[in-house]
Amino acid sequence: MSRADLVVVANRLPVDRVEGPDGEPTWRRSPGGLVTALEQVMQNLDGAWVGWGGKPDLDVEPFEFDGTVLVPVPLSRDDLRDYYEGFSNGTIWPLYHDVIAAPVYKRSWWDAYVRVNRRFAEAAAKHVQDGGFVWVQDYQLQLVPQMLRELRPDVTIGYFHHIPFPAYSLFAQLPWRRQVLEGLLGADVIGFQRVEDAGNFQRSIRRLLHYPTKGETVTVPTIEDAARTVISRSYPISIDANHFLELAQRPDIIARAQSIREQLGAEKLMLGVDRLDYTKGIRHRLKAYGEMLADGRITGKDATLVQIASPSRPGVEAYQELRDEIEMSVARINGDYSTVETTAIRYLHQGYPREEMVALYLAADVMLVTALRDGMNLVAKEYVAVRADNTGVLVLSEFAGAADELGSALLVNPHDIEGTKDILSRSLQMPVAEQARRMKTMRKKVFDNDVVKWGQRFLDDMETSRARRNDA
Ligand code: GDG
Repeated sequence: MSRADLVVVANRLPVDRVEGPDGEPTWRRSPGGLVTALEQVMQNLDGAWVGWGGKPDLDVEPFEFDGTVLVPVPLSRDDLRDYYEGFSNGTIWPLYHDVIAAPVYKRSWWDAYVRVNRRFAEAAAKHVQDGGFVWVQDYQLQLVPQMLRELRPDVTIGYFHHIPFPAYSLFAQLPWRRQVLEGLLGADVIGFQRVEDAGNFQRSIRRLLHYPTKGETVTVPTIEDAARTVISRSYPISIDANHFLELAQRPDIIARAQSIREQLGAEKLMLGVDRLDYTKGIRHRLKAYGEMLADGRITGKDATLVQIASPSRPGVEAYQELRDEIEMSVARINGDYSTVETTAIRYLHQGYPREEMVALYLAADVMLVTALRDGMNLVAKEYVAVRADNTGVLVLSEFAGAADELGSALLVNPHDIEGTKDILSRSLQMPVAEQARRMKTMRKKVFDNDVVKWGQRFLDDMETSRARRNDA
């Protein structure tokens, strides 16, 4: 198999292994934020993708899928427990999301993280062309850039961080903080969602490693030659806005949206779509909504809340507890405020096809994105993309990266329950002209900076970095 010009390295391959009609295992493209974001970029290049195949102990040879070479990295059950559920989702995820849940620091998890990151780095090193590009994705693989640089000093390495990078005072808790920074600094281009994330990263570099930073660059001293310049800046990720718009114009999806509306038994539909994750602020949202019903500010006839909470990380204890808490509050609120004819909250702990998500976005008068902390939040952008008639209200947390671009949403501090209730009331009463004014501004942002632009900006910076190295 020939080596690739661009190798993407991500925790997961962009496919799921499923059984075909003849019982033989085959691969199917999987939905999800990152896959959606990269599929466009990859289609135009001679690319390979290194990632886990989604099943423990799955050890299969690289294969071609839709023009991309897919390189499965095997992970055992122990690797998944310690590297994925442990260090990635029990240590880094809560720490980087402002310790909404308490991070757990376990040395055996760190050891597994190092071991598994090395496996990913070795796979990437094997499949990249001489002088090619490797683009590493996200917090599960922060050590890969440095490990890869040691194996393949000829390649240009990019790293994109999909989640927040925390303030120094929080990052400093991490017992392996220096190793993580050195790991990331193996890259030539380090991308973050927000300007603030890039700033937090650079502050940690100055405080812990004492490397100089200037503007969007970090100067990394090396033993063998002149210091290396690393670019670290923000590249706010986006969606394939035209694809969402096309779905929103399909007659069957429009009909489905209408049928959802007709069956509601309420005048307005408020919608939440989140992975069941403590960062998404689902509990706070339910609290505000339940209090509005209790205060009589709304009744089940005025509005109903549809909350999709797609199953996520069921092996991590904090997620099991969160699920119990959310399901208890939904049951309480429904018990107190639903009637035979109306349902206060329709709670769906299921994943849905993208078509159904778009029908829901079309049916929703108000979209609730009230994350306590979120790198970007693509759901907010998807809602905006499908609202071609400029109706609908986006309620958006100040703590989601998307708020930097979508300042015309109704911004909310989800910790402030009274403030959230006021914003929810306002969202239900917003005049159509105001909806249109806000929606137009947001739609322009989302269509101007779509995922193809995002990928192109990042790859352009990798090109520039390679050219600079070749000149040096
Ligand atoms: C991370 C960062 C950052 C959700 N449920 C279903 C479904 N989804 C889709 C949504 C959206 C994606 O999954 C979720 O993306 P988000 O951005 O909202 O959140 P995370 O999963 O936490 O993603 C985040 C992102 O990476 C990209 O950098 O924005 O901040 O945390 O596209 O529509 N899709 C389908 N069925 C579902 O049930 N088909």
